[in-house]
Amino acid sequence: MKLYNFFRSGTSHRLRIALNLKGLQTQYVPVDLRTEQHLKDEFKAVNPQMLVPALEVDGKVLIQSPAIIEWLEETHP
Ligand SMILES: N[C@@H](CCC(=O)N[C@@H](CS)C(=O)NCC(=O)O)C(=O)O
Repeated sequence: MKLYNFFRSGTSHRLRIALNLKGLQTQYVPVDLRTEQHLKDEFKAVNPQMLVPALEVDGKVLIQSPAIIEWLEETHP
């Protein structure tokens, strides 16, 4: 799993907490909101909403932290 996130983002933090509680390891991909990396084409290709966090799993991208946490709970109860 690849976690696109930013250290100072509350929604990213929320997802990191859930991943840690589940004991799941991810590849940490920093997306720096201060330098507007989330608005660049490279990240837009990952999440067209241009928001962090986003979680890539087996080539598919999950977005919106509450939905991602719900998915984590269903797949890693
Ligand atoms: N409802 C979304 C909100 C995500 C969100 O607002 N992320 C912020 C950081 S906490 C962001 O990427 N902001 C960039 C921007 O607004 O341009 C979620 O919970 O994932």
